[in-house]
Amino acid sequence: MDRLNQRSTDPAVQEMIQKAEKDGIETVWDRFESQEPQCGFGNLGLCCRHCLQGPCRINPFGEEPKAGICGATADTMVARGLDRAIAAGTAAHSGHAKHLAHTLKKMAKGEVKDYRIKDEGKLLGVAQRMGIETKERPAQEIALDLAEAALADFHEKDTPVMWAATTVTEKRVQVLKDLDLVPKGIDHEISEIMHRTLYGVDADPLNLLMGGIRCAVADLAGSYMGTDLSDILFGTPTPVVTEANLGTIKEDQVNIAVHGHNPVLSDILVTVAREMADEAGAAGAKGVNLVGICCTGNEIMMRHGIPSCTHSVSSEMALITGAVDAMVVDYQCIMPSLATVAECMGTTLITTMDICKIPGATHLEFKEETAAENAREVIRIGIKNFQRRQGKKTSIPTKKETVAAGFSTEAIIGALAKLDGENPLKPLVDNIVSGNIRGVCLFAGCNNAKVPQDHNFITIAKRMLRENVLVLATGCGAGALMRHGFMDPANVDQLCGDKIKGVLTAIGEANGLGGPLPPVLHMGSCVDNSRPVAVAVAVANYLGVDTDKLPVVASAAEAVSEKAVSIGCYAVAAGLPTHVGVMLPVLGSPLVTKVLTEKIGDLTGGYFIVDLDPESAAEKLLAAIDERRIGLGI
Ligand code: CUV
Repeated sequence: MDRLNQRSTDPAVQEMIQKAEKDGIETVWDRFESQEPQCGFGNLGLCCRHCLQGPCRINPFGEEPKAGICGATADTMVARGLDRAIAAGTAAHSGHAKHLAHTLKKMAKGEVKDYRIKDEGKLLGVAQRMGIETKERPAQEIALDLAEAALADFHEKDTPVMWAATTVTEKRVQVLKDLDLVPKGIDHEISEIMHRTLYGVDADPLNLLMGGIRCAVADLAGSYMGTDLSDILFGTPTPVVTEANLGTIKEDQVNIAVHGHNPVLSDILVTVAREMADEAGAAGAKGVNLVGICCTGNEIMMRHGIPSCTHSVSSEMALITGAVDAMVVDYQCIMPSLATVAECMGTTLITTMDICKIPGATHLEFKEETAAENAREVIRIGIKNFQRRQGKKTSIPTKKETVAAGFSTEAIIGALAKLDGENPLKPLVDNIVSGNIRGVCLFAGCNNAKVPQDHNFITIAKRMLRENVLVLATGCGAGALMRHGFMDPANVDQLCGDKIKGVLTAIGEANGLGGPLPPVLHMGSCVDNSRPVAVAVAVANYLGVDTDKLPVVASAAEAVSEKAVSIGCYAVAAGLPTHVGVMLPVLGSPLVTKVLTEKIGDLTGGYFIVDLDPESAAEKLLAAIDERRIGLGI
């Protein structure tokens, strides 16, 4: 593989890598190269910095040193390290959810004017699930109770974390109870991980791992809450057709790239950008062109059809086009290098959140109380830069793909209802039983500089589709697949096996689409991994089995963030065989590795498959699907 193909398989990204090289702009891949060879101890999880006597390293070949200064063994060290990654991931997803809960609360109390209840049906549904009285009560009052219930889920209280206890099957609640894996409070679990991984606390690797998995269940709760509250405030996604890749950036418009996670910011930008078309016109632009990056891009794509320009590891490449007038970010997955690249390219990088400031960026604090005003300020910065950009050469790749997105759980059930109004899950389950759908595979997580961008995702997804597996995607996994045409219904013929093609076509036609659904269904952002969980739980309940019996697998084929680690762990807690396509820093402990890839299966039914080769990973995922089919007797 030549150097360019080793960096990214996306032609638009490749074009920008070459441009960056020509212009002498350093990118993520250059920095990756200068890190090599990466630290072998760190790679295996055998480096500990949890106390000031350290750092300690353990010899992976069984020679001295066999323990850290405190006596921590490789097993202890690796388990502690993994736990902290899970806690960080949980803190991020649930921090995002907590932010939404505060927004919902302010909205319910009439303290903010730019937010409202967009999906009252969802509000009622979620409130009922939480045991909140909904009959003959004004929506605002229910919303206030729901916001309080959400905030209460963060601390220890008499009831368990409700967003965990009410979102999985009853059988799963029992499994989790028996294993003491039901979280008591989301923040409580995060804080307990920090406590138990402190110098001289928990040294039992198994005990540490179980604590980590409980925290990961809290991550599921935080994520699920994030999805629920976003849908209430901004609408539950319905199918929408749009585009993806760098070709969505437009020379003659004010290009504003939105990067990060929370629709609290990005959704308001969508509304305001539309309102400000005239102002942009007065400045000589054909309009304001909002484009998404990473998960907040997924959020506004799912709800408003806003195109996604790129994802994860290639975020710098959006700036290399020279045509992005402002990049506005909130938090998570925002490489600090963006500030440097932005400066080179004349883009203003705007940070908006108190907890995420970047040297070299312009900070413009975003408050829910002044949301629309803040959004206008952002867009005005973009308009000014657009004027400055005139007469300068830009290099926007032409490549873009059609994307049919917006497949929330509700949208999928709604589409199935066109086949069977009484029993929408029946056609899905019947097709699984008949083998038209061999199984279900969810792609999630990021793009990693260690993997040629998108290579693992597309290799595994191609195989899955040929083998008649129904493919779902979220996060930058969805990003990867959309940029390569996997969400364009026109590519069903080319990508799908005959059986799955028949299913996608039947659903598409019953819904008046005049053709099939896209090969891969886009279910949203990373917090929206709650959506495939909801579908799996519904199917399990329909069949009267638990989620660990379903032919459903997951793959974070190019994971980066600690959030991907916590998601992977809750997928395992829910009973799913879960593939990770990059090295997890656990191999330094054969015990921890064995527990995560085998033993945990005896407890939760789920387990990790760590395989860096996408071809053999696909093989293993298919085998896991078939094993479950046999288990179900189908
Ligand atoms: Ni939240 S966590 S790089 S944006 S998927 Fe994308 Fe998704 Fe990983 Fe981040």
